[in-house]
Amino acid sequence: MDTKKRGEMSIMKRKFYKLIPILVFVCSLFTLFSIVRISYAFPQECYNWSFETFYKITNLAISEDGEYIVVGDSSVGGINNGQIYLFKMYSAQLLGYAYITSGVNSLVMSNNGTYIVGGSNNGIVYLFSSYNFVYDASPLWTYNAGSNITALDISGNSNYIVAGSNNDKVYLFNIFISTPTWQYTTLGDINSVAISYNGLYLVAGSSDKSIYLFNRTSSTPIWVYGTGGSVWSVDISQDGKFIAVGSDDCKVYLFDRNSSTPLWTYSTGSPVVSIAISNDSQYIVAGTLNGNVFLFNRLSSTPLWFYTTGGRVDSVAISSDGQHIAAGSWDNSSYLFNRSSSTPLWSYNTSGYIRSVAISSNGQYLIIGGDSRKIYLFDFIDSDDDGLSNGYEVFQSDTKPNNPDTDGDGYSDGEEIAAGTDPLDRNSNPGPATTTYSTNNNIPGFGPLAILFGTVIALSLYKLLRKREFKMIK
Ligand SMILES: [Ca+2]
Ligand SMILES: [Ca+2]
Ligand SMILES: [Ca+2]
Ligand SMILES: [Ca+2]
Repeated sequence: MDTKKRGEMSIMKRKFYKLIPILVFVCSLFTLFSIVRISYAFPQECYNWSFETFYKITNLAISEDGEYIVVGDSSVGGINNGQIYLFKMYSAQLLGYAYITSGVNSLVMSNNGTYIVGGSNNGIVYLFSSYNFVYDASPLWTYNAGSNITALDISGNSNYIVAGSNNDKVYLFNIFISTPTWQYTTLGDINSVAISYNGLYLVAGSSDKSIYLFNRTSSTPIWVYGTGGSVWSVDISQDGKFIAVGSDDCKVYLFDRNSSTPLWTYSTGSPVVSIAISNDSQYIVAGTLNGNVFLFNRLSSTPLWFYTTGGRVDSVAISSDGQHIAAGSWDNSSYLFNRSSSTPLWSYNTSGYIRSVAISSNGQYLIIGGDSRKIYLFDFIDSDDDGLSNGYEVFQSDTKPNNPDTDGDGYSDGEEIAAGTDPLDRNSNPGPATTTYSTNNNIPGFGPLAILFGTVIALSLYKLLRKREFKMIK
């Protein structure tokens, strides 16, 4: 080898050595990113708890803080009977249930979980208090409307109830009085109703193709707007200022309460069967018969995104700030989205149509139910980043929600559940595996440590190489 070539080789070598610190640093960064990514991966079985009902689930609701959950079911066709079940979430406890003379067709709960209102297929409105909801609970009052109670809502301050029925009527109740304050007759079945937080404004959607807006002080509508088809779903913002509507004419409508002319409309290409507006009134989610979920910012009729499920999207829900969006589909799955992306954060498959989804105000808890006759509660906070939600650790695996490796055997709780080993037994673990913390996350501070370690190595190597270079030049 001649001197020139040897010189070239040593220059190449030096260049290579210089690359090493950079490579080490890049590897450290990659390790950190893999940790961050893992925190979104919830195994399918990670529901906090589930409960089997007698009949198919028709409706469910959750209190704002997620502490109370109410579920309604119905025998086939709703002709025989149904039940309303009340659960306390933190203790996974069934507080009681009430028999409903025919199936439950509509069901709501007050924001604070204090009151439950149910509507039956044979026309009865039931009001229950959560505080004395025991086995075979008795209602505070009932009202017989004589026809299927298809729609219900309760004001955020718990003072007013609005009901809609199949005999074309809208009813307003003061919560303490079992006879309606007033009623109004439209020209078709009432499909959906909603009432603002203070109960001052209420809206109803009818099969007569019209939307009706009321001030609660009068049974004469403030305005009526005709769409091109049955109005399937309505919602009103907490402050009563905005009204979102889904119609059989395939359109989503947004109204300012002060005008019967829509602020905007959007054609989805399929009947819009479910709709919800966030408490801060900034975001609107709509579900369609052909399986799409659309998210809108209130300020624009162009959807932020849409996602296609495999079946009718019968139920949608959105957290207070619009950050989290849930949808239940007749493809038997439920989906959770972040408002910034149409790719679901998560989905869960059951053995039947999803009829109802509800989300707690902060988006932490999601409850789903439908024809599988099972409710599932999910919790989306994973404090120790081990791949298992806090709720799953408390209710299912008995592991510690604030310790990623409860038994200290070097394998994370999530990793052990996935591998089928015991996360509470040091002697039970996935074995001398390829998947230890280095690939599967989970020691808090491990990422920063990896970076620190990488940086120290990188700096020492750099110094060493500088020294060598210096010597070589000498
Ligand atoms: Ca965890
Ligand atoms: Ca843990
Ligand atoms: Ca372990
Ligand atoms: Ca173990």
